[in-house]
Amino acid sequence: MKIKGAYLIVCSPDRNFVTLKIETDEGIYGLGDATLNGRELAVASYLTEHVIPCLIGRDPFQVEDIWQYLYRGAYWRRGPVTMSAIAAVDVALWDIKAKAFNTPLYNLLGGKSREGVLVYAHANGTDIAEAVDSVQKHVDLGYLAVRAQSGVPGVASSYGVPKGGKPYEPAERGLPSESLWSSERYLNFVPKLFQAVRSACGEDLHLLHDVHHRLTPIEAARLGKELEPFHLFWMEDPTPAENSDAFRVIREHTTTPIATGEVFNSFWDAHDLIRNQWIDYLRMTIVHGGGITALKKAADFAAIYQVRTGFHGATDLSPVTMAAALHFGLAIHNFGIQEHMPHTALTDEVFPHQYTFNAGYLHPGEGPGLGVDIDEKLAAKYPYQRAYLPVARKIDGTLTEW
Ligand code: KDG
Ligand code: MG
Repeated sequence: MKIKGAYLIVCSPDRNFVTLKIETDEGIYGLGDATLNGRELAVASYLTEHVIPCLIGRDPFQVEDIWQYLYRGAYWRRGPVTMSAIAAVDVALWDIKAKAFNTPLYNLLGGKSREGVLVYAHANGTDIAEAVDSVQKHVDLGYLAVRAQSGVPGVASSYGVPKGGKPYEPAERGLPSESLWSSERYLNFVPKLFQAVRSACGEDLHLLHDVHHRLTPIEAARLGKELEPFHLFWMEDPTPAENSDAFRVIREHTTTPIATGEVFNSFWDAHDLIRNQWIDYLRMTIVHGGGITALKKAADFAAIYQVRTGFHGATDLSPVTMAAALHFGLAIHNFGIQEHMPHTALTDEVFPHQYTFNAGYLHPGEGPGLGVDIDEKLAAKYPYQRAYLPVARKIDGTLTEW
């Protein structure tokens, strides 16, 4: 089998997605997601101009060799644009191989280690009462794990809380909006949120919370400590992770489990955090971390240190990435949890898929390959629209982490 051609489908069915389609001379094709929220066209151009010409004529079964060719062969290493491009190729090749063997992708990754993939939902509200209500609604839908975010009194727009009653979607069309932030107000508020959620929803529900990189290490340590009575499943991205040692500070002060890595793009971003056991869950996911080939190595390394996966799964990760993550999560031993922020009905229509939700778990389906396709005609009706993630400033105007 040979790669005959490859092209990109850039579309915006309610939000932007970049999808790579690799075609073979035997009629089998594979899909890969190359979406990098707010920087989509950089990856599209990297693929079209620099990667696709190198793929033509190659044997699509040589997944490892092609990964190494694109990673080492570029000379320039790492970075979200490069690694998302490599991931798109890698996932499309795994899709082709599993289709060629007429088997679901999870069978090529070791086979089933479990019956379903535990997922967590997003609950949010402008205040505690709304947030509690939203958690309860997700429990009623069958979720066993829920992330709770709430508006903070005196903070104009908090991370994870939708505006104007629409479902939460971080990227906004047009130029970046600006929001205001106060760590002091947030720190005083969050323990009250979790006290209310825990007492309303009982002990058995897994509760999660995303700090979104907004605290200093010692502030995060304080929050983790104050949340201990509510035994969270995890506290996510408590502080930026460029300096791994920051997580040592947090770890030394609290037993609240820590998840990080949704912005990582290389195993080396996670290496010190894992080997020092400063985190419990790795969030680097397939699309931004270099594909299934790269994540399998990272997950196997993490397993030795009892670090489990907790892959990023917001709406900017397309159904192609979601399917890949579900096959991956079904197969590996040290799977922890998968984020599930459902796509809109229109996105689901553009990307017909076999994965299904049942009683708190997603299952990737039993069809060959990833079990996800793209309706190119429908996609063409929704062309790319420039969109950005917001930026955040402290109350005095200083730019800070969004
Ligand atoms: O593109 C950025 C979003 O995916 C991110 O802000 C969402 O933090 C996020 C999460 O945990 O889903
Ligand atoms: Mg997050």
